[in-house]
Amino acid sequence: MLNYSMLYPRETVSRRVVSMDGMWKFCLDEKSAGENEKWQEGIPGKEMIPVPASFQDFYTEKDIREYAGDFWYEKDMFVPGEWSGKQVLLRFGAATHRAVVFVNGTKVAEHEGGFLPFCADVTEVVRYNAYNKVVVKVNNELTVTNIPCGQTVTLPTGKKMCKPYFDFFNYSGLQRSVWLTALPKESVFDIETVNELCGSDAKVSYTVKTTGDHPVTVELLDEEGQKVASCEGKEGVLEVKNARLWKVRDAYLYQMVVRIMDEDEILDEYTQEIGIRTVEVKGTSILLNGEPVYLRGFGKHEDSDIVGRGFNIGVMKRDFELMKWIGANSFRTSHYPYSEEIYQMADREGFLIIDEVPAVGLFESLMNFMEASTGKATAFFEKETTPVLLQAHLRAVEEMITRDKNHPSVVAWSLLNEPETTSDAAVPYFKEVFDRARELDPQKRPRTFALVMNSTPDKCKCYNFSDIIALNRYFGWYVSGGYDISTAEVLFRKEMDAWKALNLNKPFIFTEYGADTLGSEHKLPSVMWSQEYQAEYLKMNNEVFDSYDFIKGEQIWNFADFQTTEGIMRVNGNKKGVFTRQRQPKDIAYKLKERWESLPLGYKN
Ligand code: CKU
Repeated sequence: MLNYSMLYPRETVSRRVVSMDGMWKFCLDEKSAGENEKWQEGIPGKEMIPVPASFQDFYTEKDIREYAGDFWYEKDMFVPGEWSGKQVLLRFGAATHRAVVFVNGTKVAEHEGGFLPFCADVTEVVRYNAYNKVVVKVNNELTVTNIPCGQTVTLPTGKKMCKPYFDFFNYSGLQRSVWLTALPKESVFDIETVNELCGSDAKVSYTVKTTGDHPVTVELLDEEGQKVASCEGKEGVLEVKNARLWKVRDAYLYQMVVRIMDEDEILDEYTQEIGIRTVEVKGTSILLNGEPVYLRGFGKHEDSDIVGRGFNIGVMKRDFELMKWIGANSFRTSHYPYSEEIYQMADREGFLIIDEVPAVGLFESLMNFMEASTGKATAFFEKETTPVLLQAHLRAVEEMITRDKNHPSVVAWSLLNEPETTSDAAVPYFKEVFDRARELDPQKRPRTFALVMNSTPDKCKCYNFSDIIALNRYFGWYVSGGYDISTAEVLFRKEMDAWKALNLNKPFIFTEYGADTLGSEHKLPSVMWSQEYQAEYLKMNNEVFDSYDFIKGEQIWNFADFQTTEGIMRVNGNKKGVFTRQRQPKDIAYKLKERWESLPLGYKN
């Protein structure tokens, strides 16, 4: 179990939250000399940088953008005197890819993995009613012992460089919000809920973990703030008469008010938003509240101009407006768990999320998007270091599920993206990851992983682990693109026929298909990279999807153009976006809108 609470910081009668977002001091540490030089007590220089944000795209020097190694942040924080006697925590939404946190020179936390939150208990180290110095040493190097995988090389110049085994820029830093919080000594630590529908009523079973022994009460409030159910005890069942269900693009949210009581006194109160809905896979159907849904939407990235992968509240809002406009109902958090605020918005707007752990690059190749498509195989899981990687992976699965399990929007877990699946060594690795997810999720949501092109029905040894088979396929792009698209269609259908022949009795979805397209390029007749070709590519793919009843969803790659490492395969980034990086539509957006608005929710059921 995690030794800090993953609950999102919220103010209540017993809890206080102060945002630490804003300008922080910032410094690169090329020689990793900072700790020896006592930077934990204060970093050198006067450079300031915004948090949350990736550090890379602010500067005009390429050496900074491409920097690999340690870098430091510092900020003063005032801890109110009235907080003495409380538990004081510093919470980082994420530090990419690893961090060590110091307060007043004392190490208070260490965390590996760049896309999930962690807390430092600073109760004993802070000075009350005074300023305190927070210093964070972050490191963004890529390895094969942590996810996402890649390598870090030393160039002839002596500078280090990251070589990702994945197709997105290695943005890093304090990319999500930082909070200072005060909790009572006895507090709510974790909340779990499981929904069950009984006619027009519902039962919400819950488990609450606290840090003490005082009794717990739970109340459920509807959107008007009216109490609709209540219960006592750390475990119980809330019986909701005439429950308003959380539905696709028609969300209804209840507030679950959890209190720790000492007689009449409230020791702690936490409010958890929940949606009442069930999700399951039955035969080839994905059922939400027992009704079939066909997924339409996107693989996305947290990626935008200037702030990189930094949480950008404006971009989040625009993205949801565009997804609503185009008739999408779902997205995958490719290739890492996103900022918590994005799930809260999806809960509110009724979008379905396939929540992906940062297990990308488990396929040894600097251009795996190319090489996997052409059949290259690597024995990725036979490395000596695989057991270390597995531990990091399991830890990320635990942090992700603990963080996200109460979001009604999260309807499936994606446990790997495009791993190597054709060697025997992959099988026990997958088993551990899939078993762990099942064990950790109280709602037992379907699990999946995205199959790369060479994970074909005859070669892939791991597809059976998935409750939903998720395919990333690029017929007409990496395979037989351009005038050859008719060959692509033949090959595509051949593969789908082979899947069909296996009779897996599971739903299939496409978690990726797409064609790079320059927003500026038009050509009649089409050529690859033109907007015209993107439309032809879409048409062919849609015809294939429509020919197979067991295909229950399409999430196009990608929602928007995004930054990648520079190289001959990418024109200043991946251009498969339906929208540009500035969130304006390419021509294909109108075609998708037409299609998605015409598909019934329960298409093919
Ligand atoms: C995408 C073989 C497909 C790999 N897939 C992963 C994703 O991260 C890439 O951006 C392909 C692409 O556009 O090549």
